[in-house]
Amino acid sequence: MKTAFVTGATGQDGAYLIKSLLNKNYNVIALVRRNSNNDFSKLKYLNITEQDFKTECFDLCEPYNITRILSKYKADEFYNLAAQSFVGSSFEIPLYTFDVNATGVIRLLEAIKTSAPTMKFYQASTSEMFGKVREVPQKEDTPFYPRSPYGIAKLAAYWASVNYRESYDMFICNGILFNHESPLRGLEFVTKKIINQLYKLKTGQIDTVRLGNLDAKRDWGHAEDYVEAMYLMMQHSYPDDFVISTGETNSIRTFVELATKHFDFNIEWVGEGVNSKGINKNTGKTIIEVDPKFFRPAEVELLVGDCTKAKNTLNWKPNHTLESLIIDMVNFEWKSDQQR
Ligand code: NAP
Ligand code: G4F
Repeated sequence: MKTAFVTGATGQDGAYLIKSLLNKNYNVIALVRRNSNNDFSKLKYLNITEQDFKTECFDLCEPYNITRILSKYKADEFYNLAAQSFVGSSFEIPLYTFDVNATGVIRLLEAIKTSAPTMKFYQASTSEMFGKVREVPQKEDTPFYPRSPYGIAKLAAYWASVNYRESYDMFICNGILFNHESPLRGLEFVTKKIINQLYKLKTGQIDTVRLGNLDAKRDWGHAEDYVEAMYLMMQHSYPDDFVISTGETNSIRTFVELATKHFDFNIEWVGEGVNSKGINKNTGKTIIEVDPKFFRPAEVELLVGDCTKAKNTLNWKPNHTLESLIIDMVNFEWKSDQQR
């Protein structure tokens, strides 16, 4: 039986990864920071209870807890999914974001180098590092150009991971994952926000959905597929870095159009830029408005990944389509409502 540490266990990817590892008969130790919610609701949604895994108190800002945990357990694999993961907030809290997402990773790597140098390490790197893209589509050797404090911090962690691998011969992988969503996505991210708010619109709880830049394009996959890629990277015969993506890109505007169909709204766009509005043709009412409050100081306009390397080397491919992802997310809203 293999043992794996998972940070970020209360988040979207942590929930799907823990479920997947438990299905593979792993002994899972979830490293969870203290907060006021004690919230394993995402795992609960996947029918995982706290009895299925062990938990340890852990924070990426704290230098000593990792040494304590490494001396208590001998593990085969360490998945570092924890982060201040919201790009928008990183402009408001850049130093904190750097401490958690970059320095926090070096804290981990330094402790692992000393106390568990043969344990495999997965770092949750991101397509956000490509930022103002230098090439379309983006692949492993595309130059990076981050556009946010989040992207800068993740890039520092990416290079730290490469550097520890090359300097100390450690098994360290960077998964360069493009956007991946699911019913368990945080409410602040645009796909979840759109679907949750369209649901509220449909059920008369709100009048309009207010969004930021409708023209940015993202390559959206399903988190359930992407955690399998993390696992496969860690089983590969040597440590390496992989782009994980679908190869399809769509604008936020297109995502809204696709999602509205599932709520029987018939959307028509009028106006440009900040004055752009989405009208429900069935009623003539404005249902989508642009609010500059959600614009970012610097935007990542276009992301689309080329995951040929992962397909050929790891035999990984996404199973979900954008449509099946949206259906999964929409069904969750109705189901959650029935349980309220
Ligand atoms: P998420 O749902 O926001 O989860 C983030 C997790 O990190 C939560 O469990 C959170 O704990 C934990 N965390 C935050 N700060 C921490 C700290 N200081 N110490 C310990 N734990 C802390 O994110 P996700 O979507 O699952 O993403 C997982 C990882 O992949 C992140 O590193 C993210 O940056 C990266 N990534 C995500 C995507 C994507 O599209 N989802 C794409 C590329 C890379 P609390 O519950 O206590 O807040
Ligand atoms: O959903 P988002 O907040 O995701 P973003 O910024 O792409 O970051 C996510 O994916 C990264 C991988 O590329 C991860 F590393 C990161 O941790 C996170 O999971 O925003 C997507 C796009 C942006 O261009 C944003 O400006 O949607 C645009 N947008 C338009 N209106 C909005 C909104 N984003 C949010 N969050 N809220 C809006 O109202």
